[in-house]
Amino acid sequence: MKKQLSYVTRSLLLSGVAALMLSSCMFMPPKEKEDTAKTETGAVENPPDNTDFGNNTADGITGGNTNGTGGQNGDNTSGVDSGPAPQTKYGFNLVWQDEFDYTGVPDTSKWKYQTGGGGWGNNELQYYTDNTTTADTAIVQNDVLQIKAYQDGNVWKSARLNSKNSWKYGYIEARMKVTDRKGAWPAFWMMPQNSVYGKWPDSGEIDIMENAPVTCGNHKVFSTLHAKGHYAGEGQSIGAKVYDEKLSSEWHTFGVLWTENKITAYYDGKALQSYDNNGNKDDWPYDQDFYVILNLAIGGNLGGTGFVNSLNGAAEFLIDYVRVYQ
Ligand SMILES: [Ca+2]
Repeated sequence: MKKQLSYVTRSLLLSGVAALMLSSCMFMPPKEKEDTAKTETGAVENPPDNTDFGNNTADGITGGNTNGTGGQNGDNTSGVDSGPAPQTKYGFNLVWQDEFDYTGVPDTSKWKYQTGGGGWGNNELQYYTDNTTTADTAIVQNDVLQIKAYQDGNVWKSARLNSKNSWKYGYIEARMKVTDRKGAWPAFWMMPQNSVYGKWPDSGEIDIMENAPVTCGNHKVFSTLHAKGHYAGEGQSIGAKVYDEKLSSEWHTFGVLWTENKITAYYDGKALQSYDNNGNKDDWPYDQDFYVILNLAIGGNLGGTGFVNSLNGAAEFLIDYVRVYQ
């Protein structure tokens, strides 16, 4: 089933700049559980556990309640001050950054937008708007980039920012408050600038942080690598163990340390899991330039269309900074 879905989805893609894929989460829950999740509304379920949700354990649709925490009413940008960026990390030098220490639209020398709707390959609901001249769904204020999704009539509007620069190897980090609400799916990830090994997933995808409580569990984030040899439901997890009830109320750093030999995910400065280069391009297309993406999807196969009403018309994803070291 997984492979069949993945193949169909792949076949539908016309571009290597595809959306996060159907099963970008490192596993897909069994179908019956998925259906259960879609029909639950507001039920308080089992207390969240703290187990790894890897392999096929599929505990991702239990636990917690459907209410988000923080950020939807008033200002959730407090406590943002993280001080100046260190000039080196893990032996790499700071080469690019956006500290979002200005006000208005995101820096147009650093960011561009992917706009439009159509589901992005995952039945997502949002329509991404352009924020080049008007801060609508991507707003910089209080030292923070705020990606604000909101319901406008029958349409959900949101933003997807791509960095204009791209990089090969280094340490890539962002500090964020993650949405962590059922119905939303924020992500910080990277895609190849040029798909030299072919269309998705052959040229790779590096997911540094994804959060989709409906599919992958409350208060969890995951980090996954995709390539021809491991993608969608069989994506290579490098960060499956992050569980934190304060994903949305406190600032956290997410990063990947990427060398020619290995990619390691980091959470709050701690190494999670690594994936080694085995010398096979099907498994390691990660030797090209990749650009950074920040987006907030609403509903869809991972975000959970059945839970969108619980968002009450708005969701936000806050980013204090993005830094690249090489
Ligand atoms: Ca900042």
